[in-house]
Amino acid sequence: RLTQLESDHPELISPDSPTQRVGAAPAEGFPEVAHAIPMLSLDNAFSRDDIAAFAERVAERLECQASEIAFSCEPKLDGAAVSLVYEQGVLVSGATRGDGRTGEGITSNLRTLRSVPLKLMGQQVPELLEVRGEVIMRHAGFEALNERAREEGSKVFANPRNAAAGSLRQLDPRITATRQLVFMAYSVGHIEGGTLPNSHSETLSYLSQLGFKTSNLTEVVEGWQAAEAFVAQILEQRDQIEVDIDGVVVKVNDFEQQSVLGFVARAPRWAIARKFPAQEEVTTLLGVDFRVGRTGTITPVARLQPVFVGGVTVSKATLHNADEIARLDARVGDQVIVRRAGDVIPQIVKVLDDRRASELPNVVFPDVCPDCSVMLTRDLDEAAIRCENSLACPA
Ligand code: I6G
Repeated sequence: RLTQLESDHPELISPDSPTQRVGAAPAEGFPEVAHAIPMLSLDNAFSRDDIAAFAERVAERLECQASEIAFSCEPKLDGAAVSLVYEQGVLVSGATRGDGRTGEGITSNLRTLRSVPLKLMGQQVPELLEVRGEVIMRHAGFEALNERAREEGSKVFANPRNAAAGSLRQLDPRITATRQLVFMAYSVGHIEGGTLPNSHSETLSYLSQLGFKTSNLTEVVEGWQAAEAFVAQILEQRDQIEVDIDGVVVKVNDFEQQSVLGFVARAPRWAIARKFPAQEEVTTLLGVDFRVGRTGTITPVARLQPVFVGGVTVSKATLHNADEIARLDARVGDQVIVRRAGDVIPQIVKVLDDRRASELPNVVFPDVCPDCSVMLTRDLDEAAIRCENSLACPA
């Protein structure tokens, strides 16, 4: 009914109408958008000692005990950072972080995300509000997207971050609309005609009241040891969390203390990103084994030089099927990037063919079943190659 009403009375279409989520025509390119306040990056901490040193620096400047400082700790979601601008409560512009000073205007694409409010909730909204956050793709959405891409022979993304960023940079918003993207707000960049609460944690609650999703894993703790305990707890849960997390953001919670601390170079003195072990590493492809599954499908499994990735040692990765081997152009002896995240089986996401010093042997898919030697078959429009004698070849 709304679509009908709007087509009868186009002058009544408002920018926050639900019909406007997917309506824009494909773009020619994206305009440059200068961020009113630069989107800074965070300094990194890689160890308990780095966090202790950060807290000591903070305590010295605040002239207090490190154990007394309240830190807000939140998982650092691994996606694409964006900024959303609301005027009188209505979304007017959305942009990528870009280099922090200038990003790309991707408003039509961001409008397609259900988690991006087109209009802020509540009676009293600021005249102008710039909200920052991360657009993420959950593991399930990422796997489904890549599965479809493999079937269609189109672009496969290496990780959810690239998938999120790539989906936001589609010239046709209708494509973005099909991707399972979620905007998670993490801060306010700028506000006019309104006031923020006194702390980061209260600001997250305020953002949630305005209609934004925020991480439900955020906690305020006292002292750096408690912050480090939170880091350990999130790291422990990392495999069960449905989105890629590359660390924990530890922030001085109180805004007055934040303003005393200020900034150095391009990063705030009041926050740090405690990084987790990488979920992607380089290793060597030692060989490929072919496994017969329960239904007779043959799955190529890469044998890898053992490598520590995402917190465990990985020595095997799935290569999915013959098409994937061809797409990757994987050769035995290649340097490859292996990714392990969540409960998903480790995968080879890229072959570093520029590191190939000499000709290496191709991976050859067998003609016959490795278990029972029966000829393998492939249905015309299917990626799977199977052994029709699967009953004789139990997994
Ligand atoms: O609270 C935050 C969460 C994640 C952040 C942040 C972030 O980057 C992915 N980045 C900055 C620069 C700030 N807070 C201030």
